[in-house]
Amino acid sequence: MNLKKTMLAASTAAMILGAALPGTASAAACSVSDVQVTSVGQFSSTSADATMTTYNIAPMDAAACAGGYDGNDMPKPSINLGYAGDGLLNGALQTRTGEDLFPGGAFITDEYPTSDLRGDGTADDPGWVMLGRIDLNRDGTGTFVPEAVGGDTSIVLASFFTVTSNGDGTGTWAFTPDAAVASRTEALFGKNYFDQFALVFKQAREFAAYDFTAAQFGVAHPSVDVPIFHFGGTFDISKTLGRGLSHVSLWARDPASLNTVPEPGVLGLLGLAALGLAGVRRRFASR
Ligand SMILES: [Ca+2]
Ligand SMILES: [Ca+2]
Repeated sequence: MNLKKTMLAASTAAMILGAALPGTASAAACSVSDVQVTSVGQFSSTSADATMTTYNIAPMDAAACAGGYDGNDMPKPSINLGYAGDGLLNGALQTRTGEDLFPGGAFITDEYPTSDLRGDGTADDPGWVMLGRIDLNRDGTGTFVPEAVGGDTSIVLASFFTVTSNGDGTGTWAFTPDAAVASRTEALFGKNYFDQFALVFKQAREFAAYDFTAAQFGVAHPSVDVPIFHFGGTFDISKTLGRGLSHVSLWARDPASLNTVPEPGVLGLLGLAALGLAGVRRRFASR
């Protein structure tokens, strides 16, 4: 009896099962309603002195979720420009288990496909940039630690992300980039710098990732000319991950730049937000 071979067979079977099941072993399946957006804001312009107007909206579920998965959400990216294989959401194998949790990249769809960000001739780059992470203290608060983006530490500021945990698997979060961030990213990311963001919640042994798309908020493909949005919301990961929370990572996706005219989505978003997006969407859809 070759123990190594037996273990290999068992892990292969687990991987095949894992392809059909969300996560492996003890982890429960996530629900898109675990994490919701409850407010959306937008700056008055793209200049540094812009003012913010915030609207409360009908709670909006994540567009998609992944997990729960056993283990940690590692490796984090090193170059951090969304290249294929650079970081877990870009298809890197999970550090401890070697599992391919996000083959080809996380939350890739027809509307939000991979592209050739690296410029090597292959459209295989998922585009996920890790903005940073908050480790939660015992009192449910923590400080956001930004990541360098392409070696540049001036892009992501410590003010971009806050999380408050109630200690029972619930709490609130806010993604609050400054008005001028798009112009700081343009040299690295081009005109289209953002089209999805993801929150990754990690408790003691498991994690789950929750994805929101720009399309959910009425501007499917924001360009640097569209004033920056803020997003605030709630989380309840108690059914998926349990009551503990050790950290929350924040990611945003850089798509290929598009040769399209600016979308007339700014006023559309504010109107939809004020009225409650879900109801409005349903009415439009029924026409
Ligand atoms: Ca490429
Ligand atoms: Ca881009």
